[in-house]
Amino acid sequence: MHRVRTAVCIIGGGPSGLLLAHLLGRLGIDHLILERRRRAHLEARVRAGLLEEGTVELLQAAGVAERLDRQGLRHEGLLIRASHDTFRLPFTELTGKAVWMYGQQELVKDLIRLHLDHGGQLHFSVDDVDVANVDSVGCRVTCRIDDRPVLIESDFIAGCDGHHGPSRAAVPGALVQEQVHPFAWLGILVEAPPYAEELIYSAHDRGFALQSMRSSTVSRLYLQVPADERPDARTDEAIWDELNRRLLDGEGTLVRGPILERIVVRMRAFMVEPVVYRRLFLVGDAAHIVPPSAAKGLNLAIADAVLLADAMGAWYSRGSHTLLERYEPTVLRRAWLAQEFSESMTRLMHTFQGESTLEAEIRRVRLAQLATATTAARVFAENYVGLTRY
Ligand code: RFL
Ligand code: PHB
Repeated sequence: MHRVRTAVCIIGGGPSGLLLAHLLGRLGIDHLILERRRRAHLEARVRAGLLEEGTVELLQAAGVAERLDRQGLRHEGLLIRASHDTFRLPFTELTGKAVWMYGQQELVKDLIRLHLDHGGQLHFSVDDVDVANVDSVGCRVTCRIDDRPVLIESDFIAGCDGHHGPSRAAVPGALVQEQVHPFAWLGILVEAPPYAEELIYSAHDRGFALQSMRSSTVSRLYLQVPADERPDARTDEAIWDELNRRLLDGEGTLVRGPILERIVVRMRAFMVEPVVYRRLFLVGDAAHIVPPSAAKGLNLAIADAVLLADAMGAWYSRGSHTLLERYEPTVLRRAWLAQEFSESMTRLMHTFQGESTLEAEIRRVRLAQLATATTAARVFAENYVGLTRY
């Protein structure tokens, strides 16, 4: 078996793994990334799009926001549609903070290019990654690179391998808490300009719908659908008709265009504790999943990666354990706060099977309150822009 020695073995080359690698590189800490998929797959995987300003600032400070600064779309408010009425929630006016639209796969492309330009070790199409051993002085990971068995010995493992990766299973006795709502989002990416320049969150009687975007010519739209719906269950026309009904209610018409991608996203909340086992650190979706309602997943993943890089930097430069010890409580605190807001947004915006008329009416007045009561709007806005987690 071929043996490799590195300081930090990063499992997973999604946004959290790539950003962590970039930051470790800047600190002069040796590392490598093991990624199961091909580069083309990572760069084409359509996912998140909304970045909080705090996240953008972290990416700027990391020196990876050059294209984001040029191409990201800055938003200062959002539109909420409920009870046949639309109102604007001016979150920047309420909090001083904005959010940015920039596709996760664009960020991934930027990070891969930077990493390879700097001669970083990023292995794609790696098979059979297994955490063989984690103890208080070092770790061992086995895998197959180019079909050759490899043993990697490292000081630390960063488990950046998302919800389905192998890292989490290496934490013995981990407590998992999970809740899945009985509905999902059907997401489409389309070549058509967005109807409005700001996001529209619609709490319609027929179910939730969201209009988002990636650019002035590419829109991202979501429909609440049953949890077991298949991505190809509806015709394009049926999807457009339903989006039009839920988002605009006959008061306008969405510009239709070719559907480039369809995805069904489950409404899953998932937390694992602990997120640290000896020298193994879980990062991003490997540690926590939030339902997409409030668009927090990528923001949490980036915050985790920055925190872990700082902590490892302090350990390698000064032998300080303080930040490494703070990693777990900080990650969990932020993730639980994101769960709380995501759950409250899910409850506010979706129709629930078996919901009584009383419950539906309570949802309606809560939504209306966001239009009229500044304090309620500000609490929502502070959560939406991510201020409450910092
Ligand atoms: P990722 O992106 O899942 O990356 C994990 C990487 O690990 C690799 N991997 C392995 N590598 C080696 N060996 C193995 N055995 C491996 N198993 C897995 C995978 O191939 C992958 O490359 O996790 P990371 O880095 O923690 O990033 C998390 C984010 O991807 C996620 O939280 C967001 O996409 C969530 N999310 C959103 N978050 C936002 O902040 N704003 C949004 O607007 C937003 N919209 C979304 C979303 C997630 C969505 N989906 C599909 C779940 C919209 C959607 C549709
Ligand atoms: C997206 O653009 O993909 C998006 C935006 C806002 C959300 C979720 C997803 O709440």
